[in-house]
Amino acid sequence: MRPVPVLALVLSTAALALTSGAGPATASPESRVHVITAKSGLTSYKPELAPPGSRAHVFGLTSKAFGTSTAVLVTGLLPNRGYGAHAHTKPCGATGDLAGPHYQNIEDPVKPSVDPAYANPRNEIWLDLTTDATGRGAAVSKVDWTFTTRRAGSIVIHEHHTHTDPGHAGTAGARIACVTVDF
Ligand SMILES: [Cu+2]
Repeated sequence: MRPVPVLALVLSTAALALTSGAGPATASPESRVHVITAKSGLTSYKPELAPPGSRAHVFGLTSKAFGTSTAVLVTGLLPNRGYGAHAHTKPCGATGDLAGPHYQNIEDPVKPSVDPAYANPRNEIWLDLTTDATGRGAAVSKVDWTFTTRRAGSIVIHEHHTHTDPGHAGTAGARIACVTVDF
């Protein structure tokens, strides 16, 4: 997906939220909009797949009335290549494992979660992307839920697109890079 349609989708979501009673006079927990932000950057764990200088930009909106939309734009990755990406439970750390498992709206009682009933792009935030010839890529996730007392802490980029079959659902190979996100 090209960056311009991604921006259009996020902005139209914002416009929808703002025109439906989210103003100060009518603000309620149902209509409040939280803006998802991240410091632009990328911690790389595998320079051969996320070269020095690669970056990720994350933005989004979450509101009880509309759910959660998250967009990611990356630059500086390898050209014409598929990557997996998901929201994980913890901020980025010195190693990819420190970001924890995928954030799930309804938590799978079985860990690690590889059951498609839980590990799917409706119960998790998936942002798989394919880069263009210049190493840029973009993806959008839209889910109909919002965060509770639990929140995601990062977006992790993986070495290939995400599997969906039972026993492998949600897996996407090694964790190659991470960006801490204020969900
Ligand atoms: Cu992941």
